[in-house]
Amino acid sequence: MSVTLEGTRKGLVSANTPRPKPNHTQNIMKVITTILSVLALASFVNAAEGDAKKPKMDPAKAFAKMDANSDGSVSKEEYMATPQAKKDSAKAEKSFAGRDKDKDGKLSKEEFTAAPAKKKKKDA
Ligand SMILES: [Ca+2]
Ligand SMILES: [Ca+2]
Repeated sequence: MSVTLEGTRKGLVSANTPRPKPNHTQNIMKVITTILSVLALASFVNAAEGDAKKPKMDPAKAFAKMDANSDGSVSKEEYMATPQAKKDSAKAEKSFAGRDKDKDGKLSKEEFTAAPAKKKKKDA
């Protein structure tokens, strides 16, 4: 990014340098073109950064983080200890129960990484 900006800056400087007296309109056109390309570049960079910053956490990593005692499963205690769960413990309890398919009171990695159960139509 810094390399590209460096090049852009050089372009701006040369556009503003009054060599054999460029006529005013031409000069403005050059500046506008430069500004447009800078804007295009900026939005491109923003888009790229936005993609990289997507808070899509790897489920396996999230599981490892939640499994405080690293026994390979997330107990309800561990599940409820997350900041998210503390914010809304009722919801967390519900989602824990929903994920604990075999009802053994803890989430295996499989249970944890499985997509949350979808509501069946009959619920509605
Ligand atoms: Ca654990
Ligand atoms: Ca389980």
